Amino acid sequence: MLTIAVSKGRIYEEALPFLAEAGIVPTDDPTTCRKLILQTTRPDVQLVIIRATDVPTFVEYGAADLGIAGKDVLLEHGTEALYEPLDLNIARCRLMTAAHKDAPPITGRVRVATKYVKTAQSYFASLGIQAEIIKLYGSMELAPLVGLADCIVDLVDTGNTLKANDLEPRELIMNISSRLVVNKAAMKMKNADIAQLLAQFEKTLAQRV
Ligand code: PRT
Ligand code: MG
Repeated sequence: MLTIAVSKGRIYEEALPFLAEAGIVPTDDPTTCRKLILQTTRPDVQLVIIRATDVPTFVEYGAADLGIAGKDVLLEHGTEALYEPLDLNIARCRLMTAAHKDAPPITGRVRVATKYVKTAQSYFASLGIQAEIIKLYGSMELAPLVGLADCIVDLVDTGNTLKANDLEPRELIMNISSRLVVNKAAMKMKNADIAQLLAQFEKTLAQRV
């Protein structure tokens, strides 16, 4: 049995075609059913539906053999304990700093609100900027508006969320896409099955270019 961890929402939607090309079609729809384990049209493959930020944890501990997670989540979690063999190039966006549209450029000390604490810490350190990082779990955009932080580090796609809150994107930290990650023990123990799946995903990717 192969267990694949995937989060509901945009990653799930964009992963479906990859899975379908590999003959893996979930027999339930996670948006309407409350099941956390989804059987598929392949009796040897099941999906576990979890929060995006939990995907690396499930795969690291072998609760799932494989997972699909955003590079943002993987960076923040740390990737030493996982194999990351494939960039699926889905759920793309940019990890950026953003600030109020009228705020001056950052100089000296800065207060940063984000859920990407480690990533933000090392980004500002790499620039030699002293940053005080304030961990939030959501609605980062609010922080500069109420004086909680000078800027935020968050994902940007269209930029509409920033704009709606009088913020603007500033510096690009990293382009983000979702990656296939594999448990290290599973890569050995289930190598034939995983290699086959990887090859199929690569084929689907190649057809897209
Ligand atoms: O939603 P939940 O709290 O359950 O978890 P999550 O937010 O981690 O999951 P989800 O499904 O929203 O995001 C999963 C992954 O999708 C992320 O880890 C990213 O790798 C990727 N992704 C791609 C995005 C976006 N694009 C994105 N635009 N994740 C979030 N956003 C959010 C962003 O945080 C901001 O609030 O969308 C807003 C910005 O969008 P624009 O279009 O207004 O710029
Ligand atoms: Mg979300």
